[in-house]
Amino acid sequence: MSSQPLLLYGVPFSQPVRAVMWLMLFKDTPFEMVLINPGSKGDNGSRNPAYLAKNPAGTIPMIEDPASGYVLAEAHAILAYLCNRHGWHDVYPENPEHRGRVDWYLNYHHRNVRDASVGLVAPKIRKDLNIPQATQDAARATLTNALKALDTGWLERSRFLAGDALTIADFAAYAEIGQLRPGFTNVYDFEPFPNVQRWLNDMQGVKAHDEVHVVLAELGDISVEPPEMETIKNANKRALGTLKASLAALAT
Ligand SMILES: N[C@@H](CCC(=O)N[C@@H](CS)C(=O)NCC(=O)O)C(=O)O
Repeated sequence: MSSQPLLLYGVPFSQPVRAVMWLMLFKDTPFEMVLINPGSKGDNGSRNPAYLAKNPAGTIPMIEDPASGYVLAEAHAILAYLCNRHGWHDVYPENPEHRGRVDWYLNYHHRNVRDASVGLVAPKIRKDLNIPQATQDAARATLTNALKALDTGWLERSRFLAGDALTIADFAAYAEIGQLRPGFTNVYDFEPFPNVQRWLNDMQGVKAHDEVHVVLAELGDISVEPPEMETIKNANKRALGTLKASLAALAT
């Protein structure tokens, strides 16, 4: 295993990037953030040929081990890899049945909970994407069905998504669902989902929650007015400042 810190390509505004950042900070594991603008073809963009050569899908997050050149994309693959590499079995259990439940959620997430961003957040922050209203409406309906499933299934049965202990399924899910809360973007009413609300509150108490979510605390409520570009830029700047301080503290 290399002693050089892993590179994490992305920005704190990205939900799947936050899930990876959170696991690393939760585990006090240093990394270096390489800023990549999602969707841009510019020098630091995820659609730039140099980036595409490493990750043909052109998405963030991606990690790279500078010592070996090993590259990996897809947030959930990265979360699982980091746990396997470091032996973090508390958050990615070795027991096949328990691990199966974590993987169950991680696979379910993509065409269900992930729609939170497509339907509620991206339309306000990424005007350039011109997401059609019908797509937004369908995404909101998908999210609501997913939250119902979480509320009456997973989170009715246990404190966290895959049992009574925190796992990487919770980091992945909160990166999407948590961003919608009052205190952050405030674009969804969780009142019908008491178990989800309880879980959101529990997740807020998990180590490194606040450092990872500076970007959303700074962005604030976007339920009425979409944020100004300046607000978005400042939120990113503050988030990166906090991350730098957290990483510097880990290095000492
Ligand atoms: N399934 C991927 C999704 C990653 C993703 O959609 N990332 C967005 C930013 S949140 C992105 O890179 N978009 C840029 C693009 O698709 O061009 C994962 O979980 O890593």
